[in-house]
Amino acid sequence: MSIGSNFARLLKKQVSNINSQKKWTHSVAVIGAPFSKGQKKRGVEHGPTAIRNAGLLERLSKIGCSVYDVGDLKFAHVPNDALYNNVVKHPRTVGLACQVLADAVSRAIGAGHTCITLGGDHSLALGSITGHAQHCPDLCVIWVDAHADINTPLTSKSGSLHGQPVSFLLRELQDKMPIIPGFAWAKPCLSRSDIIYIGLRDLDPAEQFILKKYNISYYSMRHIDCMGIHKVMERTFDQLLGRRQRPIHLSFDIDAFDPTLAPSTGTPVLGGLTYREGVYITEEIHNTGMLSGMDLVEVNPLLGATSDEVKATANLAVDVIASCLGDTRDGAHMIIDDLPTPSTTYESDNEEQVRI
Ligand SMILES: [Mn+2]
Repeated sequence: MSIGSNFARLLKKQVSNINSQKKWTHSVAVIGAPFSKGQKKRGVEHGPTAIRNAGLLERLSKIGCSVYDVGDLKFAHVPNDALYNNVVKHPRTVGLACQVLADAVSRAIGAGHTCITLGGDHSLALGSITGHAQHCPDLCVIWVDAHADINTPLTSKSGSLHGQPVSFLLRELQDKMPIIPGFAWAKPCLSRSDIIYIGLRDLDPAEQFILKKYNISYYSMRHIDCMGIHKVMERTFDQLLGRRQRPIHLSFDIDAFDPTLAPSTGTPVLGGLTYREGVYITEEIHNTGMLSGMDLVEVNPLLGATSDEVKATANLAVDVIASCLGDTRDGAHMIIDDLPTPSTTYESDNEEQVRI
């Protein structure tokens, strides 16, 4: 690392200390997005309720956030929502849901909140990132996921839009994007160097081609094995924040975790993040002081084999979000500026005098 970049890091650390102090009193908006039409399995629309029931709001209050709960958004099912190109499912319904979410996120960010979207499936990230970018055009994105979700409507084999949101967001891919019903409102707001993936381990051939051709940065599970999560995060911030401070959007798919930790999700893939790796990612993101919005998606309470599995997955989602907002493994959640001193009344007690 050069002296220049060491200096930049030092400066960044100072800025981040100031910012993380500010975050203690920062207000957080929580938006429930009970939406499942971006994929095929029933149940992911119950994700927001499962995460709330696992104590999210109480946990955030406990660590000093002032929480503004927007409640759950209402999504309409568009009638006669025919397949696009015989493959892509529910395009108008997904497009409309993302538009509704984009408006809600834009309002929350505009009102000065750090915005948390509870999914719902990952197609929603098109809405949350677009809404976020309306107020923060220099936004960058950290996408933590087993999958790259970057198929275009023309490369997708499953037709599920939760595997495609990133293709709508990237400017460089627009000449490969067909005009698809329901998405006329969506304008790409990211360039290829504005996004970094962490945790990938299941890429379709077209996705692998896109990542290579457009030189999109990613750290797969293999990279994490090779260099460790510490180095991965250092490189992530060097690329995204090395030259300037800018708002971060974290899009966190619970399937990034190993299925032993997060079994209640639609597309689990073996060999995922450990608990410690996942929480390290979010602690480091908090420490930048630049987190401005996030998604926590794909918790599906109908897919657990037992109620314990469902609870474990929802609890993990709460841990991830709390850690993004300042919960630490070091314990010090609230700022304490002094220790209690024994009172003078006590000092003057008889017992105390006898001891003297
Ligand atoms: Mn995903």
